[in-house]
Amino acid sequence: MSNNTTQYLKDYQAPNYTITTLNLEFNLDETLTQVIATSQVKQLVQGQPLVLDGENIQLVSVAVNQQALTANQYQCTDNQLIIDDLPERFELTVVTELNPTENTNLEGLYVSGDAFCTQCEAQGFRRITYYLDRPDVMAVFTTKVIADKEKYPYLLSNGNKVDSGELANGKHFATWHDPHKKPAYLFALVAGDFDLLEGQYVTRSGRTVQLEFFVDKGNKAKAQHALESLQRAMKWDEERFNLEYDLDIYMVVAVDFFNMGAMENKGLNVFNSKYVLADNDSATDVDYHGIESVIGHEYFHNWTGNRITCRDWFQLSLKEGLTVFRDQEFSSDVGSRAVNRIDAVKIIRSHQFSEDAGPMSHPIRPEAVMEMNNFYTVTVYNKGAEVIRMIHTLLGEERFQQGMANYIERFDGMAVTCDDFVDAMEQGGNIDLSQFRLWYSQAGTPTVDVTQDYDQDSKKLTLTLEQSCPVSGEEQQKQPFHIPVKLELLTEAGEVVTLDNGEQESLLELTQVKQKFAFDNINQSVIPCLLGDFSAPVKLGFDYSEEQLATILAHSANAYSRWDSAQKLFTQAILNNSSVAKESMSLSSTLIESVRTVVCDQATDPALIGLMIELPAVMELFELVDSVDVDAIITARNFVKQTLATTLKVELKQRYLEAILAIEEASQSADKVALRALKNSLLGLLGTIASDDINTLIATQFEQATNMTDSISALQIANVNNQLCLKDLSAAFEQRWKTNGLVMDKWFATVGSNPSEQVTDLIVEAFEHPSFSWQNPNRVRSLIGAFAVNNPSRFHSVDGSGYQFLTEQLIRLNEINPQIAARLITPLLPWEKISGQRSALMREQLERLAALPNLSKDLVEKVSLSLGK
Ligand code: 7MF
Ligand code: ZN
Repeated sequence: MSNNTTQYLKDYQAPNYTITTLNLEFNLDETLTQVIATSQVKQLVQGQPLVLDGENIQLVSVAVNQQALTANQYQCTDNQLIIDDLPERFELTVVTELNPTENTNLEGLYVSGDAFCTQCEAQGFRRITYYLDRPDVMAVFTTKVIADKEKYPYLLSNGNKVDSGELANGKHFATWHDPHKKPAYLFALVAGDFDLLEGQYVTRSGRTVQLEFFVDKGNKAKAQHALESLQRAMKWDEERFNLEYDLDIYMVVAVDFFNMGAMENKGLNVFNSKYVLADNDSATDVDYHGIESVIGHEYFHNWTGNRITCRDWFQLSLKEGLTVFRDQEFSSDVGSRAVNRIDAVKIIRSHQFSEDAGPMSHPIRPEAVMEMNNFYTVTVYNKGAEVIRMIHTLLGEERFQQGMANYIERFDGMAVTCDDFVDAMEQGGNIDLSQFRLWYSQAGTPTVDVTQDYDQDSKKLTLTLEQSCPVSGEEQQKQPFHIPVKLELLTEAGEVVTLDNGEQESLLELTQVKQKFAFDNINQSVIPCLLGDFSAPVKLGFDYSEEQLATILAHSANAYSRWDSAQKLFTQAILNNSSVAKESMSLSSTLIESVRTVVCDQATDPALIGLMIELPAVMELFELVDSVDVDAIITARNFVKQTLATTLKVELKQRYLEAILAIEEASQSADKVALRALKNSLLGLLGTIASDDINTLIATQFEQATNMTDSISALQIANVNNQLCLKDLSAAFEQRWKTNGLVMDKWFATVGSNPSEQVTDLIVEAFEHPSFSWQNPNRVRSLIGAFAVNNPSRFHSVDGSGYQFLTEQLIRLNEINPQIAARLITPLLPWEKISGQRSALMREQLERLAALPNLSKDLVEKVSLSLGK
């Protein structure tokens, strides 16, 4: 995928050459690193030149079978090295030079703090040497790393260390050999000085695996939770998926400068330090959970991604959708399944639905890509995981695991496609998935509209399901999807109806555009509780009355459905109020009484209650209307939140005080985590009230907090409601944590999401904070990302100043780190959906970006898709 041109899935061609072994030698230097790459190359197709990828590197020399080539024997362009007239098999030696310090986009080899590290997925290896940088070329790597011994005592790469020793001039070296062949994107190198936390894992077959966590000096104790998470993940994958680790050592390095969460490099994961380091004072319960899930995710890639990898980058969901599904299942098996499911659904309904409705809409297996980094999306990852989950729902656990076993057996050691995966599931799971495959090729969010008809005399219930999916661009009409719809029936009194299959739940398989499902022996009119567990990533259209939703909320056997009905009640209330004048807004007593019952419910998991009293995010609400009236939706949402809080103040406050008493200590045990989640949700509602007692309640929680969850929650709640205590709390927090970048990220996020008119001034002030750095993606995402995503009222300022402000920061980031710039531009892209003058103001800023002479291809792709050119 070369510069500013679009690549298509349909044009895929197998490589003309392959590389079987690669010997690398790195002479590390902060500003001038030399790389000697010696490959054994094999011709696969005759009469074709060898075309190697390369970017931002200096070519020093090329040799074939140790014979140096002269300048007329090869062609070196901006991003390719082309060599003609080559034998069938030969040794290729390429020497390159690069500058790791100037490499601020954090791809390839770069300097993070005082260490060297690499990031090669998707196409970073070409910033290290000229190579066949594509995942269907797999080689056995041996890597020699040479560096100053004092500054870089640890020299790491993939696989096992096979040699090390001293060299002249205070240097030393280490040589690593990875016995598993792999694509270049899984290569990693790290050199630096670290604290090392060690552990072990004894595999099911009795091998002892060495576990090593490399963290910044002084942070060893903070890696303990990550180590334990890794041990849990290794055990879980043996038990649930029958998959065992395949090397004698597993290393994890935590670095501060990293574009994403983490990276699954074979035997040497590199992690954003945010997903390794935690202690009670500095990390929230959500942080602890995030570490466990990201550690799991990267570990699970060892089989789904590394042993079996992708043929080409259009197949990214092959490894990512499947691995997200696996990490979600891990979290659900070791924690609360309902809470994890709800968290996953929130991401789909807010971020994925909006991506799929906007200019970046693409199927989970994209067909056209300009910059691959732009396709590490919620669609590929999270909708991809939903697609795997639907296969799981259709097959059941046992047949799903048979399909998985078949997949591993057939494709181990290979670079394969999403179709290969579905083939394996069809064969192993004994099912026809031909129509189901449309989920891989068709973009967009289907809507399933449902109507019901009950015939008292014949005791027959008929549900009619009809699917549709918006057509995007010049696309043909969409073909109907294969949609699994979980169904539960409740009587009007709230009893769960036992169905003809003897169960309380059944699975409807919608395969046609319109389809009827009949149920016999239904003795009374019932409430259909549809799409249980969010059994498909679709929008449901069923005209529920408030009473029906209240019944589901109170009585469904399914925790997800109870939560979802609360969400539907809130959503109806917000959307209804969004079309009336402020003075005429109102809340129904059905809604208020439902929430009152939830708040006082002592039987349900407190974490679920916490989730049930949280209103849908603004972004999720935007997705439910065709043309977004920003002010109307935000005003109505605030009205609903505030009215609930005011009406139920006594109950909310009482439950809040009860929760405090029940917690006592700051431990990470599941019941305390759940109580803290509930407590902070309660405070979140109460915080909308502007009164002395609430202001004091928030300030008191902050002052008496024994853990980060409680102190940052208090600060956030003070912040979004502009409570009187905000200034003091914010200053105290900053004073306590100003030198801890990871904790300051939480503070920067409060600055970015402050809803006051002066927010952009506050952000500009924060740019000067000693902890802020334009080079550090975590800092930038916290401060600017919070403004763009979590501050809708100011980002969408009616004068366009929010759009203009974001654009100015994007222009700056375009030069430093285009990948981060391209992630932050997201809220500016769907200008067509925003109503009123805002639409044109957004477009104006996109045009401004489009006119920049040096716009990175990351931004070029998104801006041009958005502008439709
Ligand atoms: C959990 O997928 C879920 C998703 C690519 C980088 C990590 O392992 C990864 C890498 C991006 C976006 C999200 C995630 C990752 C990346 C991620 C991490 C943990 N292969 Br980009
Ligand atoms: Zn991944």
